[in-house]
Amino acid sequence: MNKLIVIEGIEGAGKSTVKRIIKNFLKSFGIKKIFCVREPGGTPIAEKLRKIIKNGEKDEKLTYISEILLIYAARSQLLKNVIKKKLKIGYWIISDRFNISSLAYQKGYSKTNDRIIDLLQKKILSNIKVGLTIYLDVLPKTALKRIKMRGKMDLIEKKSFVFFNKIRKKYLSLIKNKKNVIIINANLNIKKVMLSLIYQLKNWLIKNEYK
Ligand code: Z5A
Repeated sequence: MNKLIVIEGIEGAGKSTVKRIIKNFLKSFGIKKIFCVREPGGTPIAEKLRKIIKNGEKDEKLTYISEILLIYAARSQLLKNVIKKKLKIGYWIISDRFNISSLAYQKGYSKTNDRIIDLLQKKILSNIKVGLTIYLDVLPKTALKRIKMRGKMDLIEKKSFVFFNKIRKKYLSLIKNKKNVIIINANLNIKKVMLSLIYQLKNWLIKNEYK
């Protein structure tokens, strides 16, 4: 059974919150070896890259191509130095974002960049399969409200409602008719999100004959 669980969704969808819920649920299911990561990040180098990706530099704009390269560099560090090693020794990995984020955020803006993404994916993601993707579907206006309430916004979060809407639509088309995807209505309150998630996650584990 493929033990890599990925949580996806636009900013403010509740991914970090849900990561904790999944971890606790897996524990209650008798699973002891669980490791949580986030993307970009999860290793010392990848965390340094995360800072640049999220906040850039005061007087220098990160180019699109640099953004792509840094995201995949961080992913490469995390996969090789953490995820693959942990999976090998029987861990479940819960990842706050993964490659599908790049397809939603970075793909579709230029043919050349898309080709580069295809190449990087092929090289960096070989031999790795996501077991389950949990997509938290939230309306941009709800997500923006949550982000604003949280306080200081980073570069990507400062982008407009239109941007959030576009990314949400890309996510929905990426997951449409895909196997091993759970879609959660993340507009609901945390308790309802939790109940819906646990119900579907339990069914997925049973269906995949987890013992
Ligand atoms: N990025 C990219 O462009 N390409 C890539 O390939 C990858 C990433 C991997 C990562 O930043 C950024 O990198 C991201 C895309 C880009 N864009 N940005 N910005 P991040 O990790 O800081 O941001 P994020 O991944 O979008 O997470 P987030 O903004 O922290 O949101 P979240 O984790 O989905 O939500 P949360 O922290 O769990 O919840 C947000 C708030 O809402 C919080 O106060 C909660 O208590 C509250 N909340 C959560 N759920 C609920 C419900 N159901 N009801 C009410 N309130 C709720």
